[in-house]
Amino acid sequence: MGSTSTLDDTVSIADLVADGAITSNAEVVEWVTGVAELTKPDAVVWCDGSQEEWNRITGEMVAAGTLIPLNKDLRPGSFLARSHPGDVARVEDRTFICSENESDAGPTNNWRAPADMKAELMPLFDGSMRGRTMYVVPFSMGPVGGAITQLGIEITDSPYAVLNMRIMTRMGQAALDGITPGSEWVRTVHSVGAPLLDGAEDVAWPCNDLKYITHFPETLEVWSYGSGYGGNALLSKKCFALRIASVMGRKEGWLAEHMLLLKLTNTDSGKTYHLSAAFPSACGKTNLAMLQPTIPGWKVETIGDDIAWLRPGPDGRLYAINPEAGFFGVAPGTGESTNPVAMETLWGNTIFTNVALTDDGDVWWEGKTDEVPDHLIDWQGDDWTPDAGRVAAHPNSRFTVPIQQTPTLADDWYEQNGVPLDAILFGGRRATNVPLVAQSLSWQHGVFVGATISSEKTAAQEGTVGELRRDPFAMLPFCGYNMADYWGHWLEMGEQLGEHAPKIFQVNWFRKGADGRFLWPGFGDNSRVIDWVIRRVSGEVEGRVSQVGVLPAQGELNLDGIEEVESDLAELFAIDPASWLAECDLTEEFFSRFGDRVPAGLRTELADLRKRLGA
Ligand code: GTP
Ligand code: SPV
Ligand code: MN
Repeated sequence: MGSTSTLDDTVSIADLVADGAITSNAEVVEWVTGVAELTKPDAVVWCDGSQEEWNRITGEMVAAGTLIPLNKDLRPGSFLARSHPGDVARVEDRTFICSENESDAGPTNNWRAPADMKAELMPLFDGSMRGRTMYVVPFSMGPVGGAITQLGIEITDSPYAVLNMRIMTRMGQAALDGITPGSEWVRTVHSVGAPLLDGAEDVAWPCNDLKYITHFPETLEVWSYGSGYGGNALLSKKCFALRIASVMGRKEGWLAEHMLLLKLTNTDSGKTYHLSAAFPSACGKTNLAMLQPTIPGWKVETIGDDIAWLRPGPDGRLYAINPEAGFFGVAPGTGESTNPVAMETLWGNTIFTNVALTDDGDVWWEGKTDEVPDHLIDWQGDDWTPDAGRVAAHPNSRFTVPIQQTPTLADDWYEQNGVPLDAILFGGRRATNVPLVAQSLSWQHGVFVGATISSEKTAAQEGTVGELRRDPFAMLPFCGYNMADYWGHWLEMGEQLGEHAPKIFQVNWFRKGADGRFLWPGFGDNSRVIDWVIRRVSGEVEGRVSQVGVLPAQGELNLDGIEEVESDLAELFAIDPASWLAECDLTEEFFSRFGDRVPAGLRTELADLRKRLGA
């Protein structure tokens, strides 16, 4: 296992780091030493990812009151963590892209000059780990040695982050061994920003009111301060695998996307297909990734639920991997009736954050069961009864669970070189306007569709839930460079892929009727839409061309067993030219924020759409 060294008067920080080092790569040791000299921890732990290490850290956290062990008979190997009530989601207004030029970050990102940001940050990191243990967490994004894989190290003073990183990534010795002198790897540093001075007592969830989630794409660095939560603290995830990786991908000819990844097998022909889908946070990726079809003819298997890296392969097709090794999924709304696969996956070895605790030591959240328990301890640790007038679990409460526990996991998750993509879906949460499904008319039209996605805000980010905002490619908070350049990169990828390019579709599970109810049953019934998508890809159905793309023709969408939806079909697919033209005006306004960096092809698509709408 990795060893621990503790600071006293007789050892220097450099010795402290070197003593425990489990690598001979001087470049790594030197970087870790530099961070330790800055942050001044009491002890340094190099993490090897072993079970023994997991047992030791969870044991320490239970003893400290930071983790609550769940009932071993009901939820073996599982724990509950309660965050500080002010540290429950990503903080987009405190997230910064620090490229040399402001225009490279673009109008959708907060920008700071790298030197200015470092000057602001370094005094905060100076001594920020005093009284705490600094963990060195090496990790691989993708199978170690794979064609699309990348490596990184997170230095953190949060044992909660260490445990989550062990679930979410291939963490430990093998990843560290892959970081060889001179190779490319990403350096990430995380501190909760709560030094323990003069033996002060720790709290269950240390954090700081002041938060910084900062990215230095040109030097492949992330510095995160003040938050212990999810995407703010598990730096492999949104910080590396999307914000930094999107910049790497643009330079090197690949794509880092906020996408789930599915394998579909036609049970009659045995033919397999692969599909990815980008939906904004809390808009259904994990649910679709664990789809249980309600129609016969398809076997659906899971490859990923949040992030996909896409790279053209030697045969000219677009190959995809899920770089992660676990799920950090939204708990509320996850239940036997909506997502039985997730429920089965969560049988044990799971860290729950901000859900409610039952009297028998298990977890509960809104939507887990139809029946609501008579008594709970809510996410803030207070007594809760059904008449409490508040939710028991935080709306952004989450589970962290190893992907290998998924009963529907596809072997393809282990594929070193990824899987070839047949179709890409773009979606959002839209009560109006956007039809259930529409195929784009070309790759360029598909990129336009992705670029103009808007969605109602959810609890996954700080802010007002329900407010409509543009979320291009579901990447608004995650694109590490100028969004207009990103659209250009997508167009170039399409040119390179040519006839091998996957087909692009727009979907919307969330359209509502005038009475406010969802028009589409969603969840497992989304298999009916996927079925149509694949039959379009394989040329089995014609569809009908509309102003906004190709829609299912009469009778093409399989509604066997849900005939009651028939009466809502017209409304599910209604296209109101006046509201679409109004959206076109908003798109033009949105594009104007990017000035002349908007690719000409997208302006052409906007003009063509207006023409088709009769403008
Ligand atoms: P992030 O992890 O934040 O990126 O979210 P995600 O995109 O993986 O979202 P997730 O699958 O966790 O779904 C979020 C919420 O949407 C949950 O409350 C689900 O119950 C709900 N949801 C998912 N799919 C559907 C659907 O098809 N129809 C409806 N009405 N709700 C859905
Ligand atoms: C999201 O918000 O898209 C998530 C959760 O998947 S987090 O890791 O916090 O980004
Ligand atoms: Mn996400």
